[in-house]
Amino acid sequence: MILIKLGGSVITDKTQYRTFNRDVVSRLCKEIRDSGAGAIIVHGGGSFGHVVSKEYSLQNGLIDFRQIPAVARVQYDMRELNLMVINELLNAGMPAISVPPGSCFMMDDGKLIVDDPKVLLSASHLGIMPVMFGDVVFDRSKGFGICSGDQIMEVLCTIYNPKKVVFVSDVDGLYEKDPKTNPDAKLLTELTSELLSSVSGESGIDDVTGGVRAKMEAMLRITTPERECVLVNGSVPGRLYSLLKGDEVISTTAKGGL
Ligand code: ATP
Ligand code: IP8
Repeated sequence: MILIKLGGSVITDKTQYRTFNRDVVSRLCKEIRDSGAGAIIVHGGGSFGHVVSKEYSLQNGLIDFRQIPAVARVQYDMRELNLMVINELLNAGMPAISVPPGSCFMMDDGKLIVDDPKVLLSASHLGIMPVMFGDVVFDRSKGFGICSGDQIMEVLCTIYNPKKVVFVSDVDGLYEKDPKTNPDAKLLTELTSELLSSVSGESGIDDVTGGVRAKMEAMLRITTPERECVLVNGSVPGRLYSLLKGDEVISTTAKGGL
């Protein structure tokens, strides 16, 4: 089984509130189908999740009851995004269902707690693809918090033990600096824990879940001698398909754990 996160940077335009990249998602769903990989898919929030969460500091938990309408708004926006992704999966012939993370998980001080994976396992045992996504989730200590798609990826690794884990974004992999603002930044084909301090994940885009730095740490934690974890560009047609087929593609592979 291969676990895939479709990042918010590739499925939405992170600079424009609630802008869905339908054509890209439709193509990526077909690439996943055509590869024949038994996949479980998670997706990020992009401009459906991060913009309002940042405006109301939802990542810090309950500070002020004026945040509550924003909690409801972000959950609404994320469900709309999720149903649009599910629709593209169904159109590609994959039986996908929406599983909001708050229906299975809680958090405690920002850490995702899995009491019982039965709902997820029941779906996958029937050949149904449960699709989870970054969202606002209730938190035992902070009232609520933002659970990122990257956190969900880590938890799903413990539930499904995938042989390969793929993060899809809109750039070729991990660079020394943001390649969008530093066009001559060098692509790093391997990510090791030693690189954590030297890579800059700064970007001017709204992101409440730690951006590239948090992703690097999650990728290193996910990697084991038996499990490869790769960051690949989903904006380039065919690249995800080739990676899933086992071909060498431009990408970054995490090595050696955290
Ligand atoms: P989301 O969190 O919304 O699901 P995502 O998982 O696609 O999004 P981001 O956190 O947006 O991931 O990270 C990808 C973005 O990070 C790219 O669009 C890129 O411009 C930016 N970025 C900043 N610094 C770097 C870097 N050093 N290497 C690669 N990308 C970087
Ligand atoms: O985009 C965060 O998930 P991510 C989702 O995977 C929200 O970091 C609601 C901001």
